[in-house]
Amino acid sequence: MSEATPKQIDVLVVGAGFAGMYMLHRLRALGVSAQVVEAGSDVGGTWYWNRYPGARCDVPSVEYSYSFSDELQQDWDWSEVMAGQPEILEYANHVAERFDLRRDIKFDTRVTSAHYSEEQRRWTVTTDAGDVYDAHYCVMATGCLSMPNTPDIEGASDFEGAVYHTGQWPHEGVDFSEVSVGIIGTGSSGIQAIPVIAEDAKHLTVFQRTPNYTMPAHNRQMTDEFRAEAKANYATIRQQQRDSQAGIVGYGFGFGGADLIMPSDHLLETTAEERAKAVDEEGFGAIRRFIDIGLNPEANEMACDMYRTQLGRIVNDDATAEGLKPRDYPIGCKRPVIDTDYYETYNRDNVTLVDLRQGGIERITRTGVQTAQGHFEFDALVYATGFDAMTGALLNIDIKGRDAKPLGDVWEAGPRTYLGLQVAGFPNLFMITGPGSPSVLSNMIVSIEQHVDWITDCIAHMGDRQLQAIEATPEAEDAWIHHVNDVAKGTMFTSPSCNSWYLGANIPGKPRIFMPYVGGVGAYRKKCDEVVENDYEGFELTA
Ligand code: FAD
Ligand code: N01
Repeated sequence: MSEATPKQIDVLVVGAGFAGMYMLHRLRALGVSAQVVEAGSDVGGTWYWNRYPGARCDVPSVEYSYSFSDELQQDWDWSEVMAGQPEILEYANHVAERFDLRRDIKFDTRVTSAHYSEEQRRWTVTTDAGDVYDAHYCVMATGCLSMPNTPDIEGASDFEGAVYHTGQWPHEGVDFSEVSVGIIGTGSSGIQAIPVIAEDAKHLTVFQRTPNYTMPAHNRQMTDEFRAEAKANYATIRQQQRDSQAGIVGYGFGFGGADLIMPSDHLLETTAEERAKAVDEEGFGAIRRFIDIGLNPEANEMACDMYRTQLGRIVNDDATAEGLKPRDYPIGCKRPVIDTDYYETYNRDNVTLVDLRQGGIERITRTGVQTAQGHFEFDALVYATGFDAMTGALLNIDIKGRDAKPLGDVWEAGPRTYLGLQVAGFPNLFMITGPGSPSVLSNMIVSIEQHVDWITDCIAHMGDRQLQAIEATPEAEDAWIHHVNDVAKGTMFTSPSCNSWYLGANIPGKPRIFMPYVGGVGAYRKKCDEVVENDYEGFELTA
């Protein structure tokens, strides 16, 4: 491939999911030149790639949507409380058309390297299409969950049937009606896909390594009345989201907020009879009221017991129910999962659970999966095995900062950032929802908008003062990492028995570090604003 003439640009943005799309919109309004490069063939990111059956968001769509344009939120009508993937992708397409975004996005192109020149104070960015960009700023809108993880299981290439990954689902869909299917993984993707594939497939065999705690979604069609009410109240809803812990106020769940339960009771103060009665009356919902579940391991284990009792009532076959029961780790250590008819699906005749705790996968064969419990045959294999989360997409790019130092070296023991926005030694490089920010612990659109706004204001500030480079100081980075670790300490997220992708525990060899910021989007936004008010405290700005 011949070296192309570098294209001069103010800002190069990598990724055209919700983060990259909004970043482009804001940069254009600022009057700087911007180019987005996207590996996929169109916009939408997560919602472009994850087209598996049953894919949908678990945040009310009234809240999981952009707030930056009132015209947009007034015009767009969500059909369900929590929209499915096709509708969210339609929304992304609508935004791209409405704001004429595509003309500055280069699709089907992957950024392969980004190298900083100290002399020029600029980034040289190259792509697999042979493009070279010479950019003042580089914004990584590469997504926290965009690098699919396919585990390295012996014999994987021997399998002769069709193979799918939930995070790279074929655009034309898959007809499983005459097909027996094996699925590996029971995280959010597996739990969403299993009930829908089971309805379609001849037979479905679920290979479950760790059972999850999952709550019924109670999703429903949106009513005209609620849509009108939400639109009339958007200003308040958005403000509350921004000030909240997780960017969710639950307004959309409750058709007016009535169903949102803020936990306040203490499970440790209840009697066994009271707990049994609560499960009788409220099912899984019984544990939502108790605040100490998130704080006290003993209360948490009581909640797990209540959870297992309710699970046992739904699943008819005792052995299958036992196999599905999560044990030995607390509720709340992993990303919450919500489902539609997940446990009910195991009452179907065409579904088999393989609880790998009773004997793990030994290898994949020509016709199925060999486990220590026996061989299971099927025609098609689905990996619902998640992502190399938060750092995967960033480290997949050859990023070199000052003195040609690779990001991979700097992050050898785990990601280090200041505010999840920048890394010391990598001037003029920003991350959207980077590790060390609330990101995946929040409604991500709220966090994306906050980061994009902050970065836009920062670039405007730099331009106004004719500054050339901005870089996090090592001291500010150290202090922030210390704070991030401090607030995570003692939470269920960092419980010793927790193996979550938040900790990198799903990828063999990945450093075990709790990556997101637990402090909440409201507090975090305040901190980011204070940094600006204090003249970009913790950053070094160079003329
Ligand atoms: P993404 O949407 O991941 O977009 C990043 C883009 O960057 C991708 O299109 C990718 O192709 C591109 N890219 C990456 N590397 C390169 C490269 N080197 N060169 C070129 N392009 C590159 N969050 C919630 O808050 N609520 C939910 O209900 C929710 N549901 C989810 C359901 C699923 C199935 C998944 C996987 C995630 C879900 N998330 C949810 C998280 C979701 O990722 C975010 O909400 C949001 O969509 C992220 O947007 P983004 O633009 O930051 O990243
Ligand atoms: O991935 P996961 P995901 N052998 O990592 C198993 C978002 N999301 O795609 O737990 C056998 O959670 C693994 O087992 P274990 C959301 O943020 C949201 O489901 O590691 N099994 C696990 O069961 C979510 O958290 C929605 O023991 C193996 C599964 O694969 C994130 O994306 C929907 C294995 C992976 O679960 C990722 O979810 C979908 C092996 N070698 C996604 N390797 C919403 O509803 C892995 N597994 C909003």
